[in-house]
Amino acid sequence: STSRPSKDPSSVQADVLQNLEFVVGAPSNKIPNGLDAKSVYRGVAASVREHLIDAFNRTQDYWSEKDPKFVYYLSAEFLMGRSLMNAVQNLELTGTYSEAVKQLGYDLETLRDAEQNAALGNGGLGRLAACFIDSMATLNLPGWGYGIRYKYGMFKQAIDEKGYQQELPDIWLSNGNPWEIPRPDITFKIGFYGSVDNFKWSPGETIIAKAYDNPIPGYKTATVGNLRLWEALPVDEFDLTAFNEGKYDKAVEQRRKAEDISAVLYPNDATEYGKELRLKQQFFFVSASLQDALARFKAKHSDNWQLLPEKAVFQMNDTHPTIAVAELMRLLIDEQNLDWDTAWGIVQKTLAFTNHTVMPEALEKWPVKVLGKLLPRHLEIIDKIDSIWKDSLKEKVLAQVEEMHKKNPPKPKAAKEVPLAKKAGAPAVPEQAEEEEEEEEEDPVEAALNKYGIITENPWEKGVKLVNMAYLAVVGSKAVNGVAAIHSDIIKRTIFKDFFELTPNKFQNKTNGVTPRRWLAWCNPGLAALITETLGTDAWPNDLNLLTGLRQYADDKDFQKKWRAIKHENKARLAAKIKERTGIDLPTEPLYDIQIKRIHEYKRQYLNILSVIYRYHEIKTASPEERKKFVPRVTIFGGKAASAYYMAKKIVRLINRVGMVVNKDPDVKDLLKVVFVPDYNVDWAEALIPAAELCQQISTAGTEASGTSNMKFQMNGCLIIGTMDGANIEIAEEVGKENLFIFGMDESEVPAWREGKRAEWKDYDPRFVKALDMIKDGTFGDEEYFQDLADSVSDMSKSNDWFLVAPDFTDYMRAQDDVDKIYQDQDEWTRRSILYTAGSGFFSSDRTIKQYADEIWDVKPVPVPAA
Ligand code: 26V
Repeated sequence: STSRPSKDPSSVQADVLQNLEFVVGAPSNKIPNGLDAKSVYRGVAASVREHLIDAFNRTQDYWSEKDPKFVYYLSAEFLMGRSLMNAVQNLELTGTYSEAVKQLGYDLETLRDAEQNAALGNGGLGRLAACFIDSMATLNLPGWGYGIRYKYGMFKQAIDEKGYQQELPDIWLSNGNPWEIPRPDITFKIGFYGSVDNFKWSPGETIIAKAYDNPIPGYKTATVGNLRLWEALPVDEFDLTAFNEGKYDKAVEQRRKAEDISAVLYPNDATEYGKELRLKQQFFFVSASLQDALARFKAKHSDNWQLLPEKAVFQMNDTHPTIAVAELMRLLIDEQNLDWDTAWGIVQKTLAFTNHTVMPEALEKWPVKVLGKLLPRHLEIIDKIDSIWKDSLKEKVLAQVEEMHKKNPPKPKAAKEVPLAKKAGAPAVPEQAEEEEEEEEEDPVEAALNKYGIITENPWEKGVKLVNMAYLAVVGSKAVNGVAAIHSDIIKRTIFKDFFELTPNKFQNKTNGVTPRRWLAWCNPGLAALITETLGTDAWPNDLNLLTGLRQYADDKDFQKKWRAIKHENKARLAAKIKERTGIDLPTEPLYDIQIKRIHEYKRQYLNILSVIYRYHEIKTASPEERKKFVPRVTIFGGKAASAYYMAKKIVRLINRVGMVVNKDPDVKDLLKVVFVPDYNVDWAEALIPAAELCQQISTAGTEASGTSNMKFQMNGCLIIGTMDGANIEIAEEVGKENLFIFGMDESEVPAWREGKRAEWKDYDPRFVKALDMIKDGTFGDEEYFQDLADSVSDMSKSNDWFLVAPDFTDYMRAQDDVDKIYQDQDEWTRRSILYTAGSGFFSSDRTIKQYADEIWDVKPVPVPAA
């Protein structure tokens, strides 16, 4: 083959120069010293890319030759962040590139910051997908990610002078993208609309999906995996007839319409599933991915489709790709001529589904009208799946109904029950029909069957039918999993109860994990070095349970000192970044307390800021003598609010307003600082997490499916104040519950409170009342604007505090007091910090992916021989 990129430092330097000249096209009199960081970054990245592509080609050729079973991870989101340092470090070329870049008069750190963040995801779900493909490559598992190459990623967040969030477009491709390989030869046709005649679909519109491959380097392995992202393009670039008629805009209309499909990531991680364009995006990438994978299969095994489940498994990341159930059926039946039963048998062995939320508004249900117009053949298929499914249950349901009647004979028509009043603030409950129409008695078997229906009537809108995508996925999959123990348990009891009772073995748990390379080894080099030195091995990033070896040093005073010094360095590094980005000066001695995540009522940033407000009040009203007793704190928030999420945007503004008042108050000085970091993203996370001493994981119990930042903080020795929710529970098991600051109601207590077991306003915690009063009296300005935010947790005629901010406040304050107390005992604090890191092995995404591979995918590692 051709010559391979050399890893020798002087060759790397020559290679960078060559790339600066021929790839970047820099004028030779400016190479290397007259260039800006962005240009040099491109030259260096182009050079690193050669190493990636070399190992990538080897891997993909080897896998193709061996033909093992492949996993395809279908996800509408991959939140990759930056790639340069990750690639260099995963390829073990850090020393070589640092040296080469230094010789050229630059440093790698500066170049690192010249890279744009690839933010093709909203939050946890998208970042999880990124961690998963990192682990797949590291574990040598044959597999690809499949997704969308959005032209615009997650919007950029700016905070205006009033503290209000502004959304700006994320033009992430403006400096090129050296990490992708365009594949103009890999394209598939994607149809939309049209009609179905005798089971034959004639799409009314066709576009093209074009592949871009993104090599994903594993760590300490020759394996480089692949993330294949699809771009939408028109079949015909240009309408020549229109052009010749002088209708220039019409001539490019097709292009624009097609390109819209991969133009922008939907920036809302809960709603918006009514939108046709969103369904278009989903079908677009699912169809392209399935066609691609089936073509690869067919090239090897021609029409031996029975073999498909032994060669491929598709993991559906949430409901977003679940149209795959219908599309795989269509491809097998309409394109490959299989009969229904054979196709269905294959589908049910080839697909698997992960649920990531129980929030009702995020469970996608497509109006039959929207789905049927865009994908008429798929609606027909879904309809048939639905009726076969319900038929298969008839006997069982009949028996159940008879059983029930035996125990509880149906009464002769009794008086109508009085409907329960709609609870204020609760996620909408179907309106009771206005006029009491002569309701026809529903057949009890029909009624019992309906709860299993994939296609059901919208309970909020009579006569409107919806396709429940989660149900479709459950029926069409071989396995269904939640993302933390409690969450997997909840879905069996709630949203999938009826399905769980029928097929209990389908339901599994796969507790999330995060890659310890990016989230410990690379983002916290100081701590990584100390860990390696202490354990006497650098094998831990691939075998994270080795971290338990740190436990024996938890009480070692010398070790604690070193541990603290690193945290302090990281705090100083973060303070410098915050100064540069916001102008705010931060002291580095106080406790660094951080909450970073999407802004959501259920995540309760509001609870956090209310306690900050009360702390401010306490400091203000204390005497100078009393002030000395306060434990100084820096409270940092970061996160984006969906642009149409009214309450979330108010919370952003409130946090910013509190910061503006507190930070300049001469009475407060260094006792309290409140910072909102604008445009929170993966890059910010890499700076914030290693510096954090306390992180807030304070969701209402039962609402946060898992959380993954909790694991990242834990790995970096950051203590948790949190509820018994999501993966916090498992973290508490690994670290010892007594080492976390746990507070609040647990999941089993929440329903009773919501159903009315609550305090009178006069019994509210006076500190809570005080904090609300300060918002309402204009201490932070904008009191009218904040009124309904205050009402949302106090005025029961307007809202019922669905997320339990008021009832959890008192215990939250108690936990905050514990935090202050323990922080004053630095040895105890550090001891706990060490125990957190030592107990984080379980939360490596390598562990998670191994479980998926063994328990769902049945995919085995195929290590690529070293070159
Ligand atoms: C839903 C929707 C609905 C349509 C509009 C666009 C959109 C985008 C994302 C979502 C998914 C919401 C679910 C989600 O993000 N779940 C989070 O998944 C994490 C990884 O498993 C988990 O750690 C978080 O607890 C969970 O909230």
